[in-house]
Amino acid sequence: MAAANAVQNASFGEEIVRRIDDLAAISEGSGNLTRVYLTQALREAADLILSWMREAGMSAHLDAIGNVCGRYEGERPGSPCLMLGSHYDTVRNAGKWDGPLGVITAIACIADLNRRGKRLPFAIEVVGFADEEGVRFASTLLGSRAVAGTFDESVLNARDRDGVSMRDALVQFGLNPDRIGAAARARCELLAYLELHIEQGPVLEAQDLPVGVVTAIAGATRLAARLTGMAGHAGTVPMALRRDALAGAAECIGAIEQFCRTDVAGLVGTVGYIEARPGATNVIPGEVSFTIDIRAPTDLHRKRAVADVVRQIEAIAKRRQLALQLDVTHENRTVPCAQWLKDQVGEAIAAEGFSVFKLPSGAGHDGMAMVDIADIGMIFVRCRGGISHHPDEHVEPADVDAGARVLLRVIENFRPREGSAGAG
Ligand code: HGY
Ligand code: MN
Ligand code: MN
Repeated sequence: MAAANAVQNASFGEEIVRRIDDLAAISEGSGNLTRVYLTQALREAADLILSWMREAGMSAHLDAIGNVCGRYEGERPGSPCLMLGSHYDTVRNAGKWDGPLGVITAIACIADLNRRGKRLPFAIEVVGFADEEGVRFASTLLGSRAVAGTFDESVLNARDRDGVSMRDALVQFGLNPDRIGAAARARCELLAYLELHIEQGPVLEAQDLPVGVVTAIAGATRLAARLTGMAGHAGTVPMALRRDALAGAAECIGAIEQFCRTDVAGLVGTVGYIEARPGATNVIPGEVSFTIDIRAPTDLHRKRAVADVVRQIEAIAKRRQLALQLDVTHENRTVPCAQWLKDQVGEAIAAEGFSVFKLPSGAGHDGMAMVDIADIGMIFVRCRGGISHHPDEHVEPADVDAGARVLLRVIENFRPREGSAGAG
C-alpha cells in the first residue's frame, strides 16, 4: 500500500504544480501575473480550467457571471453536491497559488476518483470563482455572491480605471448582464462548501505544519476616499495658501497606519491604491483618490476602527479645507467555519499523520459569500514565509501533496450534516 500511495502522491503533487504553472502563464501583462475579472486573460484561463474539468470526468460550463463550474455526478444523478472551489482571478503582480491551488487541487481529486471509477453517494462540484479579489470594480466576491444569490445589481454600474462599466465588460466577455441571476444556486442543492487555499500568513510555517483547519474568515471593510483641494503652480503658490490634496492624503494615510498600529491586537489597515491628479511634477495635486482596507479579529473591533479612522480623515480634511468624499465599497462580516466540517477536516489531517492545528483566516475568501447558502469549511496549506499577493508566493510540492491528500480524504469520507438533504 505504501508504494501505491507513493505513486499516487507523486502524480498528485507534480500534476498540480504543472497546472499551477500552466495557469500562471495566462496573464494580462508579460512581466508579471495579473488576471483580473472579465479580461481576455481570464477568458483564456476559464477555457483551460474547463478543459481540465472535462478531462477529469466532469461536465463543465461557464456560468452567467464567468465562474467555471464542473460537476462529477454521484451514484444517483441529480443528487445534492459537496461543492469545492476557490477563485481563478488574481490581484495585480500576483503570486500563482492564491486561488488556483484550490481549484486545481479539487479537479485533481475528482480526476483521481474518476480514474478509479469511484462514485459517491453525493455529487461533487468544483467552482472557479471569477472575481474574489475585487480588483477591477472595487467590489469583491462577485462570482460567489452570484452563486449565493446575493449579487448586488448596482455593481453593474461600477466602472474600472478606464471607465468601463461592469455591465459593458460582461458583454465584451460574451455574457449577458441581465442573466446573472441564472448563476444562483439553492441551499438544498449543496451539502457544504469546502475550500482549500494557501494560508497567506506565517502561522503554519511557524508550527512546521503543511496543513491546518480554518476556524473563521475575518471580516473586512473597504472604503474609497477622494480628497479635493486646489491644483496650482508648484513654483508660485505659497505653502500657507495651498489646499494640497496629496499632502492631505499623506496625513490621512499616516493617521490610519498609526491608529492601526496602536489599537487592538490584530487590527490591520491598508491603503493599497492612490492616484493624484493632475499628476505633474510642477502642479500642486488638486484631487487624490485612495482606497482603505480595514480588518480586525472581531466585527465589533473592525466597526469601531472604521468609525475612528473616518473621524480622523474628516478632521484632517476640514483643517486643510479639502472636500472629502468617503464611500464604503465593500463590507463583509466575520464568517465562522461549521464545526462539523472542521471536525471532518481535522479527521482527514490526523489520518494523514499530521497534527491538527486550527487557525483563523485574516484574508478574505469566497466562503464569506457561500455561507449564505451552505455551511463552509476551509483547509489551509502552508506557503513559504507566509508571502502572498506577491510574485514570491510559493508552496513546496510536498505541501501541495499533503493538501491534496487531505482534501481527497475529506471527500471520500464526507458525511453530510445530520438532517441535511443528502444525509441519506
Ligand atoms: O483581500 C483578501 O483578503 C483576499 O485575498 N481577497
Ligand atoms: Mn487574494
Ligand atoms: Mn484568495
